[in-house]
Amino acid sequence: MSRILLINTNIVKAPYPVPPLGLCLLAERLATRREVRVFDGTFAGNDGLVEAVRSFAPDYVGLGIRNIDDMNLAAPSEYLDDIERLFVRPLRDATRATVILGGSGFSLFAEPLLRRFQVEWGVVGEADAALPALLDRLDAGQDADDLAGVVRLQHDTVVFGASVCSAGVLDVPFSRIERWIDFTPYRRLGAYPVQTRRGCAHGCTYCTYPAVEGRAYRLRPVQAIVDEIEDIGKRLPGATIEFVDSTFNDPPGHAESICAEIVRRGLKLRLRTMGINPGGITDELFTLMKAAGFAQIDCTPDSASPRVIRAMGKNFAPEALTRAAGLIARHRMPTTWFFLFGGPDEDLETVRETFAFIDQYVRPEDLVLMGAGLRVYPRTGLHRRALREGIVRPDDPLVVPAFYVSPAVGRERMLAILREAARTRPNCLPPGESTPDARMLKEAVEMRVREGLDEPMFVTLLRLRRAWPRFAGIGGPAPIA
Ligand code: B12
Repeated sequence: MSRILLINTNIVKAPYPVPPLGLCLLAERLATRREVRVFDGTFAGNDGLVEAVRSFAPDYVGLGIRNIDDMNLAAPSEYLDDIERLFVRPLRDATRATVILGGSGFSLFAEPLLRRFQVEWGVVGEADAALPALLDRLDAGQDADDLAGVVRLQHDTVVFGASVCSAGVLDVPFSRIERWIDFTPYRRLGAYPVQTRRGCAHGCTYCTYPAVEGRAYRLRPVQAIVDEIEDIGKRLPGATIEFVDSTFNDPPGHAESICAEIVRRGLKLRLRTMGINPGGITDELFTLMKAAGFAQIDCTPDSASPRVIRAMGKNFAPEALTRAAGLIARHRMPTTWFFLFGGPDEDLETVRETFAFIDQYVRPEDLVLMGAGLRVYPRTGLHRRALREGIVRPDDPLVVPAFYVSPAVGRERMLAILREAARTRPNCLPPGESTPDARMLKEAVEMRVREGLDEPMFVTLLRLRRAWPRFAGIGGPAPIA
């Protein structure tokens, strides 16, 4: 039986640490026929890595690369140097095992990363079928270049396998994360991730989700999702469960069915989700979400200007936004709003339109995260536009982050506008700010205990920020659930 060591190279802990869901799903799948271990670098860095490699003596090492950078135009952080220093180089010295790269960050930049790390094999996109198939071929000493999703660096050429994501039902095992890594610190600071479907059929011009997950929706059966959630509730009572779908309420009906099944089973849960598409918010959805135990959501319109919404290729009409805001208020759903300023066709007038929406419709107790500029990813519509407008060069692999900022606004003016907006609106955070000041966090934790508050952490932090504007940073999605 061959042995594989899967390594989580993600050392990013902001806005909160995220457990390596994809890696644990792969571990569960591979463990039926192979010896598998997972090394989690999030809190350990590379402490114990060489010892783990020496004692386990793997035949294969899978390196999961999730984040390349933090997409923050104001003060970008890039992670590849750390990944190379902490994981790639020590591994080279410690083992001759075959290295395989994968993960969402890798998938976006497969060719430059294989070259940079001089690794022969990689998997682009979901690896649930591709990785076991690749290992079977390598075990048997066979060629694997033709496998869907597999990429190979050979004689300085990168060979891509066929298409990546198939259509149909999404069949994944329970991730059982705590079987593979120490979940304790994640439980304290973050949440247990669950995925309900893959694929994104929308055409947002700047977005990578279709490239990572494919365009066709593949839904996980509702019973399987709720079985897993029920199981997590038993294994880790009280843990917050977070849906990590790129948008939770697409395609229509799936989220509603999941919530209805949770309610039917009478489960008592604390749930939250990123990526609520404002176009798909309905009264029924929020009624079911509240009944199922949703304590907070992220809503991601990105702009409230009809012109920019259109230029970004978003799927909703501007009227849907005001309707969504009305429903958020009516259902008192604690919400973090995401707006990206400086996108295609943005000018001072469209910036004003978005702020007019925020001022009129976003409740002061809800949080607004303001991003400046759009990270340009290869082969997106925004990439083509940035090329046309001379904002990026044709030979730029975009691994070092490049940002699109509408020339009609400009980088410096955009940043100045957003800083000023954050100064005058206590619930709006400037670009890149999502982690709370340590003193403020301490105060918030004490206040929650003192007053027995059960609200999302960001709501408590916003109260403090309003009371003491001297505190600069306050948290995005709750760092402590
Ligand atoms: C959900 C999500 C979040 C949530 C996470 C919540 C949580 N509790 O997990 C939140 C909102 C907190 C978040 C934050 C951030 N995120 Co995010 N996030 C995502 C999203 C939408 C899904 C990730 C996910 O869980 N997928 C489900 C699992 C099952 O899939 P997976 O991990 O990709 O694993 C599969 C494959 O990748 C592959 N695979 C995975 N590992 C390995 C390893 C090997 C060896 C192999 C062969 C294959 C393989 O197989 C797996 C199973 O099929 C992705 C985009 C996307 N659609 O993938 C962005 C994404 C990963 N995020 C991204 C970024 C940048 C960030 C932030 C840095 C943003 C910021 N400035 O705060 C932070 C970092 C947080 C952190 N601590 O790491 C980028 C990364 C690209 C980049 N530029 O670096 C992505 C790709 C989105 C984008 N803009 O393109 N994120």
